[in-house]
Amino acid sequence: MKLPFLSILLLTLIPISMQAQNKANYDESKVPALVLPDPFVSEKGEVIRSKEDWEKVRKPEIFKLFEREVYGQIPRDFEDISFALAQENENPYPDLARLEEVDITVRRQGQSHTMRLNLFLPKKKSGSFPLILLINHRPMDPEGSLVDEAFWPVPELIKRGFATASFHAETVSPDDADRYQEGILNTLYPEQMEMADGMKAFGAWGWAAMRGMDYFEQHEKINAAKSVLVGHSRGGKTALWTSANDPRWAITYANESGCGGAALSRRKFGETVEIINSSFPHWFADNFRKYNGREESLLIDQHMLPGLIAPRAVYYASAKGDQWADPKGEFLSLKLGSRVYTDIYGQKIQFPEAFESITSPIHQKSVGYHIREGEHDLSWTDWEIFLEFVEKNL
Ligand code: GTR
Repeated sequence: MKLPFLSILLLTLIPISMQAQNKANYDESKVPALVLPDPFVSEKGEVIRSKEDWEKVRKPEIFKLFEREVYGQIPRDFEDISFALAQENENPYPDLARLEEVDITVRRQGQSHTMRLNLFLPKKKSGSFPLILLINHRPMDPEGSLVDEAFWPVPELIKRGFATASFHAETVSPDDADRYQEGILNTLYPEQMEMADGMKAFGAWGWAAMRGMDYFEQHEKINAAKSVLVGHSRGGKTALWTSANDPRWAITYANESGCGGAALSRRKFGETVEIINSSFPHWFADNFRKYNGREESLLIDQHMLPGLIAPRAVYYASAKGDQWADPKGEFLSLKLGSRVYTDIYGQKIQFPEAFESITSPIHQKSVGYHIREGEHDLSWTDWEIFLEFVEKNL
């Protein structure tokens, strides 16, 4: 068939992401039969049952695989970190909260980088507060507003007695394939750009969350042992990898994090490894591209990620209208991943047999999940259901 000129023109104008979405599979009957790597068999073929063998042998093996083949390193070395209060008064909630806008400066090998952290502290209560940090991957508001309440409900969190903070991902690594190096990669860790397992934007955002934690730990008004890390979508993928690297987070919440986050790669439902690596070449380590169209050759899958966070609490959420992120794959990977909590750490966790039978949030000890109506977003409904879990688990 010959396409008329106008159709050809229109086709070339359809954004790449839409073309990718059209190429994706949404038919459950076309999902390959799942043969997943076993979290409880070591590389030497030993069966792992005890906490000791898990923590000394298998967990480090799985961590290394995710680090080398998927996300890349989060470098830990630097010479010096300092915190400077840049602003204290521009506060949209003067009756409720105090705002600290903090410049965090890190020095390494004669170079330095400064990132900005925005922290709201409850005004009406005394004592030290549990903390919720949101990885904010959305661009900074050109008008200068710090808070988009639909995404980051600061007044509600403050009223419930939390301190809450956020940083803009772009202050450490812009979310742009051509410019992601214009942050800590150029300033502090240039050698990472030469490595096939070097960090890219996700590693840089995770590094920034860890520097935020460095600030919370020395803050007299914050109870850092009760810290919650939250990310939506690309921020959710980052939150999971950050918490796998940094045990200081008591609860980790990945909202609708989909491919390369919660969802099982081998299901190839919605976004796939190949699609994500082509659309966002600046997110994962270069090595991850080896698995474009070859998910089966990965020695891990995403159900092995919660085990890197266990026994600390982990929470996933999906939306029914967000098929791109594969809600069923998100649920299954958490259900399978929760076996580290039960089989290794002895928690009592019960997930429903079938994804299709879920009618209400699954809030278990240390592991939680919900799925709601509606589209891809971090909404107040998500926050409200998640906060019930937090209040039970913190
Ligand atoms: C999409 C991307 C997803 C997800 C999402 C988001 O375009 O394909 O992996 O991360 O963006 O961050 O909202």
